[in-house]
Amino acid sequence: MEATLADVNARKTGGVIPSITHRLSAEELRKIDAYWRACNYLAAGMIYLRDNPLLREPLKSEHIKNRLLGHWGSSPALSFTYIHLNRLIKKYDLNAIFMAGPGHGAPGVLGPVYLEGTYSEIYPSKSEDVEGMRAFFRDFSFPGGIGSHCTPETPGSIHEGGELGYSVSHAFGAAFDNPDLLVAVVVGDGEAETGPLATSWHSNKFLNPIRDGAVLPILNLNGYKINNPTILARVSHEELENLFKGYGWTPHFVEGEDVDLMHQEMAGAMEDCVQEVHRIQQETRASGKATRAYWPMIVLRSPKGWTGPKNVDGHKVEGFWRAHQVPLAGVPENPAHFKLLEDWLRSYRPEELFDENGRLIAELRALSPSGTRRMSANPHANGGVLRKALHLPDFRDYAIPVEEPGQTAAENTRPLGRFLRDVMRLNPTTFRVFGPDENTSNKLDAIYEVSKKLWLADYLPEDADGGELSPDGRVLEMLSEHTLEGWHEGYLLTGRHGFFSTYEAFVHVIDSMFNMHAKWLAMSEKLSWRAPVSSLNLLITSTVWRQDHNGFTHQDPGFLDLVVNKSPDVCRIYLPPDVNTLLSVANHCLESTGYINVIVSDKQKHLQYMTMDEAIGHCTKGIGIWRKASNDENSEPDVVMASAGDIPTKEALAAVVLLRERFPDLKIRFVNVVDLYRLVPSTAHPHGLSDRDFDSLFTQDKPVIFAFHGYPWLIHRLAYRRRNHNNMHVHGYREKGNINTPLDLAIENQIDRFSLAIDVIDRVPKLQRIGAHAKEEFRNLQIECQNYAYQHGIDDPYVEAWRWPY
Ligand SMILES: Cc1ncc(C[n+]2csc(CCOP(=O)(O)OP(=O)(O)O)c2C)c(N)n1
Ligand SMILES: [Mg+2]
Repeated sequence: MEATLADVNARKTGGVIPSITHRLSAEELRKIDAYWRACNYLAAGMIYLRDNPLLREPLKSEHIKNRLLGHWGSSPALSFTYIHLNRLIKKYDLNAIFMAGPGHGAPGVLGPVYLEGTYSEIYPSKSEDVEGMRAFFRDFSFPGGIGSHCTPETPGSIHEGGELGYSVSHAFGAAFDNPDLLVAVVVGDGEAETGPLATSWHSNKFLNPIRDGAVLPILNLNGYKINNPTILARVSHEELENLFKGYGWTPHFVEGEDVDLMHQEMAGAMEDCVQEVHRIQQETRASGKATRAYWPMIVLRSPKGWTGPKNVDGHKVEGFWRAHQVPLAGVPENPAHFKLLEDWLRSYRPEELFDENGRLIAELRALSPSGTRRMSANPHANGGVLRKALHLPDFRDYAIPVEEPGQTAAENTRPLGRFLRDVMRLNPTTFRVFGPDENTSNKLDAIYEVSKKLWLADYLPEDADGGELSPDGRVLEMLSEHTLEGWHEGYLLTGRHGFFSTYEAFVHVIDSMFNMHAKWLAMSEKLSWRAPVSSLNLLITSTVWRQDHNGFTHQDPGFLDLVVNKSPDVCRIYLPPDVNTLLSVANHCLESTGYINVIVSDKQKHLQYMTMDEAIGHCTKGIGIWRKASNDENSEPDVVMASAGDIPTKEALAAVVLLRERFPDLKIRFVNVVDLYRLVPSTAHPHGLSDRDFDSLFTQDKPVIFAFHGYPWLIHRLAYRRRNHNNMHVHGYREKGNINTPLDLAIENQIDRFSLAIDVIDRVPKLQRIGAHAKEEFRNLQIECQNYAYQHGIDDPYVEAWRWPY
């Protein structure tokens, strides 16, 4: 064996050769391999068997599932990695969690989780005996059972690995501010081709070895995806090694297919990596000076579907993409496949691995860590149990004075930055602010007074002039919305708190990450053993209506349309119109658990409407009549003017003024919406208004002109079941715009004051008869404003100077 090991090492052109001092003894090797056989047996059993779980009788077709589902291909390498980690957890009493990037290989994770007892503790019907194993097999990827990925039902999982690409960023999020934690993350070689994964290798420049834990990536180079080879498996060793060195990692290679040899290699590499991690941490911590480290990682080149059927019907399966899902299909009908399946299952010799009750034999049980050192029972992977509420300053202290509504202007996000600064100050190890290079642009830069941006790459002298960089910074800024979102999710799922601000148009970059997280939360909510984690707070700023200078590409308020697709149990949308409402909303969001809170607020100067007390009242209701903007009190309104969003609110108010000047008898009610889900029936969302309340606000039969921040059809979608829906006329973004002035952009999309006022004239019966002159006047004003913009490059100053006059 020595010679062969040397052969393998000789193949290497560089990198780190697993240390031969860390060889397994023959006894250790025998046991770890037996444990792995048990894992592989369970993985195959989950995919195929609904009865006769330990093959104590000859296999019959009625023992086999009618629908064969699951992914065999990645499973063996996942359990291989898992149990080699177990060995070191026991040896060094490591505090470790496990993430499976190729989460479709869940059988390779569920197996060890079951074998170490956690599964049965959480789900007593899946007990550690024959009956429990039967139930465990049957429920895998079975209607009414559990998913075929590392879903929230999987103890120890905080990464489903359904949509590929986020494993490394999730792992780093978990490691931040957890100095004692080791996050082992298996990365699929196919997964490594995705954009989010590719950019996430740079996370190593954001890990501070003093106060953060460590991430150990294990890139599983099994060579294949579903039907194709993987790029990284088909480049030269040198190129691969240079790639990872170029990303700042120190790759350790474990390559081969001979099982015994690979156990030795993996044991050695793991041991080297763990020791290297400890060395980096100890040295950096002793020095007290945070520096960038070249952290170790493992490249595990192993056959896809390792130990499974080698050839089926003349086709190569083991070590090829054909091993990806179910290697033997049509089993009951095909005697040859049937035989192959039985031989394959029996090749793991289950009779040697499980005792007469069907439990893993004691000798092997002793290999797994115990209690919360089991990766499946580590509290970091059920972060809600570790979560402590934030220590929040009183948000009222950040209020700005508002004597009269609509008289003064302020940047809506700037006081929020001061509030976040003090949240950071009070929660120095459990709160992070994330942003793609935009916190200053988004006017949140007060946070740097307490904590700079973490920067562990090189520094230049000029950075001292406003760079706000520091190796100890806690604000995370990298131009990858994917990586930030992944960090943020990992941080929250391990029990901490965060705030992510991003440009509205580019929040779409993380659309599907949002989807995945919303699904994770919705499923987790149904699992009593998962404690709630902090909500994911997303501030969408630099919004469509102030992207007139950046043009069409920067104008897209459609993220909200996506949000409302997701479970009403986990999504919240807020459109606070001014500083004080934004502060009240943000405070509420930071206190909440289990949601994704989306807050839309522009960063530019906007009119201020509410004192802090009024703001709190308005945000508590989520929707309300603005008395000072209404003149219908004690009478029936002729029209309801509604708004949601900062700029739409101002334009709607200006439209009210235009109308009241021309038609003093016109009764207008002004309704502002902060909590968008108020529009939905109470039966469809916990925040929904009852029909009675909705009818009383919006009337049953009067026209409603609604100025909305986003795409207009979203309001119709939310309110279509309301009695007065036919009378609702929504103005919003209609994909019109380019380089404009703010008012010109509003006019293009017909959300400006003139368009709104004209719509009122068109919809209110009595104005239809008398409103022609006013309409003409508004149209003329609109043209004048546009001409002014085209001539001077700015809006007519009178627009900027507009104030609420009553
Ligand atoms: C972003 C994304 N695209 C496509 C898929 C569909 N898909 C599921 S598994 C898979 C192949 C994954 O290959 P790899 O990461 O190498 O994992 P392996 O199965 O080889 O362990 C693909 C393309 C997906 N889950 N996520
Ligand atoms: Mg692969």
